Amino acid sequence: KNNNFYHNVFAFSAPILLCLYYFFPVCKIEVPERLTVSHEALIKTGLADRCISVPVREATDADILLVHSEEYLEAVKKTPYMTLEDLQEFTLQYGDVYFHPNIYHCAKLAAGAALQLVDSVMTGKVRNGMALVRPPGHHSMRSAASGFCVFNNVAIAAQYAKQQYGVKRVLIVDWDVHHGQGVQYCFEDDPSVLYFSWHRYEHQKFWPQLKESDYNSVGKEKGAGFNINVPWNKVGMKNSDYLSVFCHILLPVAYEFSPDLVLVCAGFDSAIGDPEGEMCASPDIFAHLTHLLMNLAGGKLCAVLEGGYNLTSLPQSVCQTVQTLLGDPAPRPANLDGPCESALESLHCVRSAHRQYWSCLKHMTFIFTASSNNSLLLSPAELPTSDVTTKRIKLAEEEEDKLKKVEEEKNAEEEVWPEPPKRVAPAVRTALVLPNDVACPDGCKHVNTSQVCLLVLLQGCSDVSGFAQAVLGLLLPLGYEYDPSLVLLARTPDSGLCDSVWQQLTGLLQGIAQGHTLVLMQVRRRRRGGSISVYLLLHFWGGLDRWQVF
Ligand code: Q9C
Ligand code: ZN
Repeated sequence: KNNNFYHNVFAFSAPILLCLYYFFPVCKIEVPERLTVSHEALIKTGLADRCISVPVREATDADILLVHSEEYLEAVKKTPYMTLEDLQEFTLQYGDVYFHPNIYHCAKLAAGAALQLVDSVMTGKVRNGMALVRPPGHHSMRSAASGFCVFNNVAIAAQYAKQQYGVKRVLIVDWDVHHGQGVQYCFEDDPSVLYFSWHRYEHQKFWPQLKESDYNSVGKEKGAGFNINVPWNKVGMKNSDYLSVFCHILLPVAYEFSPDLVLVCAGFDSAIGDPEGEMCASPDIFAHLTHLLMNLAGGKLCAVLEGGYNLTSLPQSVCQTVQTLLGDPAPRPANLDGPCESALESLHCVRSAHRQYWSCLKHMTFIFTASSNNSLLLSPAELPTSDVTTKRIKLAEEEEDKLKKVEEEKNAEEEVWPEPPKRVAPAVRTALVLPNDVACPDGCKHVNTSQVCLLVLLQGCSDVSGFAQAVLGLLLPLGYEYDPSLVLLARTPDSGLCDSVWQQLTGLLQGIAQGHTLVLMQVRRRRRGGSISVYLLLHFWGGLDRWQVF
């Protein structure tokens, strides 16, 4: 609420103040309503009631200096006392920022909120959380404001987590539609922070128009390989494009990196309807992105708001994220028809650029048949290979883009999409069916056998990294695309999967089939009977619209 002060000051201040404040440059899209509509939506959906509110604090000088220079901090500190002309001049040295006399206070609260969230998660007070803050942070640099950002909230949070809690590895996932160049610069040579960002790029035509936002900026020195940029060279990216990048780039690398904490630069300008992003992903994709990240770092995840400027789409995306953080199953993913040509090209470039750093990207394991142009699975055959092809595509794209551009800009904000359906989570989240003579563990509920259910049968896989690749690059996209109504997992004693791998598998697959998961665990003495019961069960549930045996 404090964060709205700098615009709401009109509402209750004396007329003399009103005159003074009226002429400060204000941003047309980075507005206080972004927070009020998001917060209201969380209240209306009942989600706010299920969350613990953590009080915000101001970030201290020491916190801010973890990322920013003393000169910059001192300069920002003076802004509340500047005259209108001085402020305007101060603003002019940076790109796309709007300094208002109260923004220093708000920026301290925004960074401080991210730190309070890190504290709450690291001390175990909460499992995960989201900080709804403004101004955003990911564009601001050591000694410069940029793109509506004053202090780099997430970068400060990452440094703070390392310093305060001895966190060894932090993963920063930046799903905002802009490149968080500030975060990249901050951790470029630091192998303890893996920064992943996808962003509208259009071959460097889109703001901030930096060469270093391209896929070949992989990090420097010791940090080489720890900076992953996925440039979107076209607008209109959809759910399939986002999920493909998660399955084929981010997740395999993230699992190999094995973070102790996940921070999300949670900008929602990457969703449909946003005037900046002009992308087409539906708000419920954020449920899946969130879910897929929640299996990392023992679930320790802090999402911090960045962009998101469509006041209809933003609150929907925020609710999808928060509801998933609360543990509710993700909705059915809509319209998954495989990544578009341009996304596929980016995907290929990123994988090639990072192949030398990550063993999960070393082998092309996705040898898949046919012209599966509309599949989430990768098939090497359809990836453009030569530079000539790439150049030709670029030229054709540029022509096309020029024509489309004017039209798109007009349409982005008027775009219509269905409101995400209400997600109702069952009262009992997990049930156990046990043999009669086995005691029910604490926190579990005994139910009768007639419950639920799709099936996954994995066997004879002992190599963990191969397994991770198979699950992330193959099983997950296949499962998403197949869109079953039930996931049935059968764990046989001879599967060779250790508990932690099994836990990951179960967790990841819960993003499909609205979380409807049935696990069958066989005890050794009844192994044959167990397999048979799986098939019987599938037969019994033949009425389900879709199920599959892997
Ligand atoms: N007229 C965030 O989403 N505007 N910042 C570029 C030029 C800058 C976005 C358009 C957009 C900054 C946090
Ligand atoms: Zn943004």
